[in-house]
Amino acid sequence: MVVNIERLFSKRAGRLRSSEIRELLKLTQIPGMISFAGGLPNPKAFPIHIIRECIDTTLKNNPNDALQYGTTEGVTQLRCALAKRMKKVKDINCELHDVIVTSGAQQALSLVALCFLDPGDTYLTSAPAYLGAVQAFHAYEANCESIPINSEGIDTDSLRRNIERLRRTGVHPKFLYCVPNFQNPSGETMSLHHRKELLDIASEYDFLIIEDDPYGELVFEGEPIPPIKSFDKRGRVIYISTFSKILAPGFRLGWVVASKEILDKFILAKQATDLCTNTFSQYIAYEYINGGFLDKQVKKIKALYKKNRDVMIEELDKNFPEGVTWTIPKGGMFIWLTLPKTIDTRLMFKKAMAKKIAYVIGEAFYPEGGNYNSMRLNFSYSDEKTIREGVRRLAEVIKEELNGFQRESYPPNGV
Ligand code: PMP
Ligand code: G9A
Repeated sequence: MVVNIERLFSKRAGRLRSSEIRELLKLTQIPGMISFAGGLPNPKAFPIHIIRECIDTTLKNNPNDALQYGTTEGVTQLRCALAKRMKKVKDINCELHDVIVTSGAQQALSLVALCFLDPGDTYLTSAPAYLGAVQAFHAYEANCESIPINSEGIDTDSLRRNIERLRRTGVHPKFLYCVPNFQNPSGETMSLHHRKELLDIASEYDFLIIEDDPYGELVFEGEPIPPIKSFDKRGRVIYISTFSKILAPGFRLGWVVASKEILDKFILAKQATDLCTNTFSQYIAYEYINGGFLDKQVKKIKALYKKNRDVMIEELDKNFPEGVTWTIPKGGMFIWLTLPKTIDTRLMFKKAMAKKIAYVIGEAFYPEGGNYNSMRLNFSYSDEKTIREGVRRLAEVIKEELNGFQRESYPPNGV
């Protein structure tokens, strides 16, 4: 008898959704396709020779530990190095016991969901929001309340109004999720004032802040703004970051800075999911930091991505029609486009595929849907020539779509 597997799956498994981005990553395999879709680092920046050296050093100095199971909280040397770096680069006051290593920032998001969300709980997120976070939270049967962002970050007036509205119905959100630096997907950065205000609001209404910061070191211009965690004196902020954008995502290494009570719970939850993070990767990453390579690497990545951003903006300026607007991120990997209301980027996607150019539809980043006339473009992955060609292809698709709309609309009903 064939097993009726659907009947046996948990309700939670039934809620698991595929990520638009993970699906789109497959497009990069199609010959001739230019993809501005996935948020992939540029492989040109991978420090292959130095990684090889760090592997040699690891196998020479710590072969037994590096190839063995490790503690759930992570390799001590790496946690110490991260705590030191958090102090130096982020002004976050932390020591070894304030940091744990995770299997990517994505696992940290999943631990947040597992440890804080019961079915029916409510959490707050900026909208648009990083798809992978919403995917992780959604699995735990929680309700999401979206707060719009503006050029200063989360719209704090709207945040207050929404919290008050929820309170009137007896709902107290557990946490607010945000990406303050060069947000994925909008590229926007939260102002210092908004960061402080957000922490004040979180204290007033008693919820946690999940500060997800994968792009914070990739600053192209202006001074870096201190993270919300650096103002947190009471353990209200869970700070998450990753090696994915400053070394390589293949290492699958992230980290969390949070209070002891929270980290203790995360360690229990993590034990049940992977026992420990890849020990070998952790030792290599430790050698990488210890050898003083990370600062140089960050500098190299920033120069490459800034150039790419400039090229993409230049081509958008040159080729895109009136009525299309975009953000100019001061760092990170993404530009957000808003098109005329007559364009639905979901419907246009097929036409873009026909011209072999891919983007992520804006709607994918809104937990409650909508915003059909927006899209996200990644500028880190492609080289300069490809960016120029890709923007030209996309401009053609958009112009044809605008012309098509005008032809279809005038005269009305095709009379
Ligand atoms: N948070 C954000 C905002 C991201 O953009 C990403 C990856 N693109 C992640 C978390 C997950 O990163 P990691 O590779 O460390 O799991
Ligand atoms: O899902 C991945 O591979 C990471 C990329 C995330 C993004 O494109 O936002």
